[in-house]
Amino acid sequence: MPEFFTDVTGPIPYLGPDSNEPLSFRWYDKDRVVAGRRMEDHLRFAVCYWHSFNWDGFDIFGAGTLDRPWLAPGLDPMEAARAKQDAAFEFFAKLGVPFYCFHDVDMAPAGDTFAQSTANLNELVERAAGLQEQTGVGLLWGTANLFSHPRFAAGAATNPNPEMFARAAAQVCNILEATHRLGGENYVLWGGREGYETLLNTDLQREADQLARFMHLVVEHKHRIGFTGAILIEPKPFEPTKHQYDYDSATVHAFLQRYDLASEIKVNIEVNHATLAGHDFHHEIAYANAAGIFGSIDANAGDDRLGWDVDRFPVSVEQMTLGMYEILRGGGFTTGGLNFDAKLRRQSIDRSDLFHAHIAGMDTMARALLAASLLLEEGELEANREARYAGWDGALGRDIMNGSLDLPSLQKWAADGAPDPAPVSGRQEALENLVARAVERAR
Ligand code: XLS
Ligand code: NI
Ligand code: NI
Repeated sequence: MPEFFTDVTGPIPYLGPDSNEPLSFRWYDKDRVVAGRRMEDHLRFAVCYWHSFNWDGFDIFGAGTLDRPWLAPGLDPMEAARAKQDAAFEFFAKLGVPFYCFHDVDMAPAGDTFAQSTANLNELVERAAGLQEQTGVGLLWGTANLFSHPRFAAGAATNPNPEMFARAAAQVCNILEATHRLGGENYVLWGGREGYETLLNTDLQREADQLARFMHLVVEHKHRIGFTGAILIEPKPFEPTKHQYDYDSATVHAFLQRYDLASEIKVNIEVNHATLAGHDFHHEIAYANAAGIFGSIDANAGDDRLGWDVDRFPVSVEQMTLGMYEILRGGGFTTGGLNFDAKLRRQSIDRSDLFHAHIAGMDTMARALLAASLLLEEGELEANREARYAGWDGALGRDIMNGSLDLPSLQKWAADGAPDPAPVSGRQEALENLVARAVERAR
């Protein structure tokens, strides 16, 4: 096959922090063991097919700018899809990532009929299986695009029309099976249009029930076909809809509990979706870990001055350190990983720009991993946290929590002359300094 990224030989080497070679890693050293695991196994990087290969740089104000010849109009769609696939796998291999992620329509063009779309998908999935074998790159997750086609304008599972639900379910059946065929480690559900534009025409109760029915169908089929990967929901508060049902991790968790799905579905947390929901990235991870539903990460970043989901590559070591810290505290990834759901700027039109973007993201995450593992290893944050709650291990704390004290007994406790409890410092600035020092020292 003809090479596409002719300026880059690859695989991108690790040359260390002092390297001035732009096409090298300065921090991501995949075989280096950190906290008992190879960096590659900790971080489990994935490249996403959609932003990197299925987007030509168009935005709401203007046409595509990027050099993606397979997206040109008038090509034979299957031939174009094969060229795209070859370029994608060439990129994965040259970059040196273990995984990729895709939507059905990123890889395979829609046909005139559902049957034709299925045949297209199956053919390209077979071809992807071959490329995976050749390159050693695996599938982190597959997903269905249930938001781009006009039929899904009013939602897929939550559509007022059951035929749209059926059509969406048929599509998910195909891509869930394809994900299984490709050895995918997870299957993701992002409800891009599962929400509403106005409550004036929306039946919230029905739509929640429909969404849950859809999830149950997915879970059932996963078990039927023997797919052992995790099913993940990706929370996002809004955009494209005004209000999305999978608002954030806590909302998803409540939904899963309400519909008896909490043991079957976890979350795929995206950095900038957390920001859009008004949370810190690490809040979403900490919440998901506490609730036992942490699955995977879409690594990207927003822009402080833009509300739109701009999907920048992550470049803030400090922000990512806090996220990696929560991931490590929770025991690290199992089936999940770090998927770069991130895109280039419209002016980054050189083919090699895609490498520079991913190198920045991977080095940022690798540094964050080093800083986070240093913090955990030194243990000061955890020691502080434990000391802060130490009272709960004493007699009073235990008796409150085991239910042996009711309100009147606590009233009596106070009335019997227990001294007014003295507040203690939360030490926030001191703790922030610990993080800053770990970021500085991590090597
Ligand atoms: C959009 C989402 C989407 C999912 C996959 O904001 O991040 O890209 O990750 O459908
Ligand atoms: Ni997103
Ligand atoms: Ni995403």
